[in-house]
Amino acid sequence: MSRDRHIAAKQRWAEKQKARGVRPRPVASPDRLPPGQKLTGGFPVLDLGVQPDIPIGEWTLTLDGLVENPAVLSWARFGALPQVEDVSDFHCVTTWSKFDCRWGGVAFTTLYELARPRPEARHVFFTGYDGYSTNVPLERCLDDDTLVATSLNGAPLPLEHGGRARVIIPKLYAWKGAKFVKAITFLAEDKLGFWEVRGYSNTADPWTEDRYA
Ligand SMILES: Nc1nc2c(c(=O)[nH]1)N[C@H]1C(S)=C(S)[C@@H](COP(=O)(O)O)O[C@H]1N2
Ligand SMILES: [Mo]
Repeated sequence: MSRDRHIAAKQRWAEKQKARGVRPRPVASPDRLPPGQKLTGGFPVLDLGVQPDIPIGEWTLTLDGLVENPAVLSWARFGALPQVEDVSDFHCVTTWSKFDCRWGGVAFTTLYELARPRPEARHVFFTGYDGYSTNVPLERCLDDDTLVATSLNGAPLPLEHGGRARVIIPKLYAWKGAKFVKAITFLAEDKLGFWEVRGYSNTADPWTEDRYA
């Protein structure tokens, strides 16, 4: 991570601690591991108890809502979009983190340019084939490390990790990235997703331990 981001994160954390009138507690690895997280070598699987296995011929990704150019992308059309790879760390709110995940797929900005959201669009609502949903501010989605991933470490994304395609937003806790993604909807007003209506934080910043609302 960049030094600036690291300093900003530490600053935000310190301010939050100050506001609460408590002393900051030690962090395991201040430059990499967010506070309260433990590093895992494996890759735990979290889902709602279903892993929808969509045949390639039936898989689509819908881009809709407040957009000039709504689209229903087939697997072939999605695969023909410019592909990128990005290595990032993965932080689950249940306190495990995994370093150096190499995700491959389509940058969110590419989908943004394709759908052409209207100026009123400020929020993004993601829906999964399993009925999961989550919401993220549009501005955060436009970060250059946000992508819809179809590969992990050079291999097709395993079903249990959200294949055929999942959203990756490294700067937020992992529940903000929908596995089995089916639709990306651009909205003017924020709309809470599956965990957000159940008490998870709407902002979900791992660096400030912004876990529950
Ligand atoms: N569709 C879908 N996406 C989801 C979830 C889910 O249950 N369904 N769980 C979220 C949570 S809480 C986490 S921590 C990550 C887990 O991803 P993993 O199973 O690849 O570790 O996916 C997120 N995205
Ligand atoms: Mo999670």
